[in-house]
Amino acid sequence: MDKQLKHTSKFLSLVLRHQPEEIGLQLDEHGWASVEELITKMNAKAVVVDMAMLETIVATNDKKRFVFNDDKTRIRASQGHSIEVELDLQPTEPPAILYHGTTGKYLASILQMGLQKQARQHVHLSATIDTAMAVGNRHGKPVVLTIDARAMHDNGFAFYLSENKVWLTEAVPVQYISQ
Ligand code: HQG
Repeated sequence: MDKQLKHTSKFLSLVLRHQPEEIGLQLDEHGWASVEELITKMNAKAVVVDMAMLETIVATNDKKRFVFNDDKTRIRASQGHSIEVELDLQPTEPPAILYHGTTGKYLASILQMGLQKQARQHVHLSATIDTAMAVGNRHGKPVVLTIDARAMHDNGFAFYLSENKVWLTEAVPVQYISQ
């Protein structure tokens, strides 16, 4: 992805997940923004974007972070929000094992309190060790924790799979976490 697209994509993450008010954008309760309004309001803040760029970002973004509705009049982030949105995800049976990528400095606290969603709407879990390593790497030297998702599921914890294949859950108590 070229530099311009990357910059625009990062800005999209900001306004569609965390701070729509940054450009005076209104998201509906499901996290959708009007494409027309988004383009106008991003351009007003000197962030270069048009429909063709949005289409490229939606199609080529490395993690498929954003989706259009059917007629491409609306756009939203598939996961990762800190603002409260209802993504309408159905509870889904997880694989037996999931992984969480983090870093050493959080470990003591995690092993004491379990995994908590912090600023986001969910705890994010990965299906593969590689993905968890990449997630942990964002915070420092990566540490990958193994989550007994089957036991959690059997004990009534709900799991959701975002449109871009990130596993989400409310919290992971300590007894389901191993190093
Ligand atoms: C840690 C990226 C102390 C947790 C990724 C993590 C992901 C605790 C940090 C998505 C804790 C939160 C989310 C506790 C959890 N004590 N630390 N009890 N419980 N933590 O960024 O999972 O590129 O909010 O381990 O790919 O790192 O944005 O969550 O280190 O899917 O699309 O608190 O963000 O996607 O950090 O990443 P984050 P995350 P995007």
